[in-house]
Amino acid sequence: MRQITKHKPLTIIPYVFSILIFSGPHLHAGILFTEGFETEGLGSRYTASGNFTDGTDDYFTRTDGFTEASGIPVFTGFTGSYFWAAEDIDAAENVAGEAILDFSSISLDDFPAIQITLDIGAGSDSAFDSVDDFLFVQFRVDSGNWTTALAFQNGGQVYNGALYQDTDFDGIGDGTELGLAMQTISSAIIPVSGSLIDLRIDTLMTSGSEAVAFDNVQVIGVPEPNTTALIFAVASLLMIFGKRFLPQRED
Ligand SMILES: [Ca+2]
Ligand SMILES: [Ca+2]
Ligand SMILES: [Ca+2]
Repeated sequence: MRQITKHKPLTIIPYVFSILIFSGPHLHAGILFTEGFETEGLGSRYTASGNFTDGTDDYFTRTDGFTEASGIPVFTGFTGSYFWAAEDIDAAENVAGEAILDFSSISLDDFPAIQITLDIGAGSDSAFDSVDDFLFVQFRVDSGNWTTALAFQNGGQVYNGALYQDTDFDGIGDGTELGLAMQTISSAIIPVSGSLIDLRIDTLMTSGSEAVAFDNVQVIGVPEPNTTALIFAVASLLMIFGKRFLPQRED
């Protein structure tokens, strides 16, 4: 005679809940900040030191690629109609003498780690010099020291190289080569501890044709790395226990 036996899966539920509770408040990554430049955010969503344009080939500006300066390379791959672009920022018209875009007071929302991403392109594959040109994406937590999350430099030749991601921050580009088609580049997952972060994009481009552009700057809150592993472990346990505790047919 066939008979169905049933165990008690409910007995493991308190253990599962206690593991989840101790693994932290966030189980999924969340977007803490995003900027796509589709509307003018200067003075409200961000500030800029060195925001300028000479109308042709020297600029540090939000743009649709046409209206702010006539010499902006034909970037593609950005989202919507606007992005931010920089070229030859040490021009006389830039009285600040630097080109820094600041995004302040982004709430960490209790996330223990962040990842910073942006879409970025370069206007030339043979214009950037190791002696000066760079773009850094940096952050600081609760007004502490600035940390570089993403860096872009040429490949180490003194003059007229392409621009690459510098993945190990040694001043020599070694990663993805940037081109007119913007590509999404992501930082490592960086542990953080605090309440607020400030983000800044700092670039130096010293001559004509040394142009960069970026869009879709994002800060993503990342749960503790071991939380994800823990969830998988719990899910696996549930599957194992679930199978064991499911009604079993016994002939
Ligand atoms: Ca955009
Ligand atoms: Ca490097
Ligand atoms: Ca240069």
